[in-house]
Amino acid sequence: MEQTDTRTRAGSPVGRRVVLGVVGLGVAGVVAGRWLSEGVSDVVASTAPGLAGVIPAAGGFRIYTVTNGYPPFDPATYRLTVSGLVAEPKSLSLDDLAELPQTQMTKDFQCVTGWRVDDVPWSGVLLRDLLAESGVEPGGQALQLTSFDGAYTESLTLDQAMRDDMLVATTMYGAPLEVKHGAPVRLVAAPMYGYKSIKWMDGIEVTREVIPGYWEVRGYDVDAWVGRSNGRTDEPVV
Ligand SMILES: Nc1nc2c(c(=O)[nH]1)N[C@H]1C(S)=C(S)[C@@H](COP(=O)(O)O)O[C@H]1N2
Ligand SMILES: [Mo]
Repeated sequence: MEQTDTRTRAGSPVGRRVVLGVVGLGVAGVVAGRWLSEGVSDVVASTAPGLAGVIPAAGGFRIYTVTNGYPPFDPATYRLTVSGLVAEPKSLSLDDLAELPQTQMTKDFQCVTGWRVDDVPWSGVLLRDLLAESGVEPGGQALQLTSFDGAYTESLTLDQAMRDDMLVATTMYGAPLEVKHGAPVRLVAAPMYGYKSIKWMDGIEVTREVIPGYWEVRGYDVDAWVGRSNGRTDEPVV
């Protein structure tokens, strides 16, 4: 399971760490709901013809959506907003995103329900590079991420968001994200279980505290480190 990161241009790390106040939220993960089947109305194996040659033969992605189908978008009007406790709120077009420093990383993708895909190449903008564009204000300690599917949300602490393996991804296997995988923009929270990697992402709001996401209010652990349960070694920061 090769793990590589490549920065193609220097970013501008915010270089600011905060002490986090999320102790206690993790207990949510021990409730029975954690092992719900993820309630998927639409689960299909990802063997799209165009990707047949690049998706590893052993184990493919399962496609999840909590709504009925995949939300449509128009590349011309799509915007990713950065709001909340930031010095400069942003509304970024796909062209704006393409002009920011691009980062590539190859990471394993692991769903909490057990399936896993090794060595997935992604590219896009590091979450921390994106946040640096807006500047996180004092008091901002977490992110709430939203999807234009109108239903899914996710959360990260600011310390988690500042890691160098949290990517706002626009490509996968060297091609623009497919709609089923979250086009045009998804998060890849590489060291965490897949449910953190929100698809069809359209909003990043800097908040004072963690606001548990879609599956987290349904029982999943807010602190979703891969390795807590299966021996992976990605180091948590908190
Ligand atoms: N908007 C949205 N994002 C989502 C989900 C979802 O249902 N809706 N499912 C999550 C879960 S549980 C996993 S494992 C991954 C799966 O990514 P994939 O559908 O690209 O395989 O997406 C995550 N992001
Ligand atoms: Mo998942």
